[in-house]
Amino acid sequence: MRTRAAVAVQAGKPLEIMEVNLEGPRAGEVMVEIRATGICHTDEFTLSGADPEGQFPAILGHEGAGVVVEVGAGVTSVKPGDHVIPLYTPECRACPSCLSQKTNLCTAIRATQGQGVMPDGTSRFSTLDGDPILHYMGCSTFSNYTVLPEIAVAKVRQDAPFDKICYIGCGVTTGIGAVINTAKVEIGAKAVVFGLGGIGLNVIQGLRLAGAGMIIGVDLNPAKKAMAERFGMTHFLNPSEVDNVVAEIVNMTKTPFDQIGGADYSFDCTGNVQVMRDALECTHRGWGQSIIIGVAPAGAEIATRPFQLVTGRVWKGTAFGGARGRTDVPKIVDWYMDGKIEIDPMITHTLTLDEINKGFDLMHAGESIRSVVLY
Ligand code: NAD
Ligand code: AHE
Ligand code: ZN
Repeated sequence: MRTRAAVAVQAGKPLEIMEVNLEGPRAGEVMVEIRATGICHTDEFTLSGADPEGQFPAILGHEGAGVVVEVGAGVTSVKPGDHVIPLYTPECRACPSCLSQKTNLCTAIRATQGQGVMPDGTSRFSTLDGDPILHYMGCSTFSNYTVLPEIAVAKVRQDAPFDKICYIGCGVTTGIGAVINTAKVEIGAKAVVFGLGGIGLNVIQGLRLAGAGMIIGVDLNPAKKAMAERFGMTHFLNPSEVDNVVAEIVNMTKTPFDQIGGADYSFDCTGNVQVMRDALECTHRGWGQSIIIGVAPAGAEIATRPFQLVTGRVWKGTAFGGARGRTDVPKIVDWYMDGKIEIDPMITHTLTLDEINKGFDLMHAGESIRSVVLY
């Protein structure tokens, strides 16, 4: 069949909207009509050329929601008509990683996913001339129709709006999951969130859910302050207005009883390796934990004095907020529908597929939190 898609033809170039060919699902695969997709900073990261795994031409997008329209042989967990959220972190429930119960990083199809192809090593997308176009993160939600492995879709309730729950496909789950699954933040904790964008705001709403007592937000863009306060930020810091952001946070977190100071937890939601260092070093001696969420460019490396770790600080990372997609994503959709978490105010712009490049422009200008494309 033919479908409309925004194709990343080359690094650093705007996406091109075009008709492409899409082959039907093979055994173990499903075809999904994508109804809505968010634009995450990771799409921008790959499009910019900074992603070591980035390959072109490809159909980007990994934050979608839609309806199953066709299933391949042997598919049993979903059927046409089911509402689903594509999973860039699948959940096969059979690989060593899934069975370990220690990680959400299912390894069943990670190798082919990184190469931009389906598990059998081929792509379902091609140009109208027949040249292959690569998949992206196993999702390619910047296409109106896409094909995914069965293990990479989470079946969700039918009454949830696609234009909001698409964000659960990455940003919402990543931010809230980093707090609950990865850091396991406790009531009353002092936390710092670096980067108050589409991920950082969800870390903040996760911290509020977890009952954190102090939530310090750090961003170079003062325009991010108001929205972060709305989601539970208690203090704001603009790094360009202070001499030393680490010293400032250590001071803010001191009490008469505890003159050492430092955050119990910090989260990097910027992808900047200097920020990652500050995020570690502003945590409390003896027990502070810093969680890296941001994705850094090819070649970037983190550094700190080993003494920071010797004295008890812990550096961790998280992908998709440690969530097991097929198990956890339907629950997060329920949380949204039950009013336990908010999504609507974070979706600042809705666009058509033809306008998708505007979504990247808004992100670059710091004017959006999430832009969502409606098909
Ligand atoms: P975004 O563009 O919406 O937000 C980034 C925010 O960081 C912006 O508000 C920006 O002003 C701020 N910022 C940039 N540099 C800063 C600095 N030096 N100090 C303080 N603030 C700074 O991006 P997003 O969609 O929220 O994504 C954030 C990061 O998380 C990206 O690197 C993205 O690739 C990554 N990400 C990781 C996962 C994962 O599973 N680990 C999932 C989704 C996104
Ligand atoms: N391809 C990059 C790494 C990108 C990355 O870390 N992706 C995150 C999800 S970001 C979603 O917005 C992730 O899930 N990582 C685990 C994995 O297996 O990819 C690179 O540096 O090569
Ligand atoms: Zn993402």
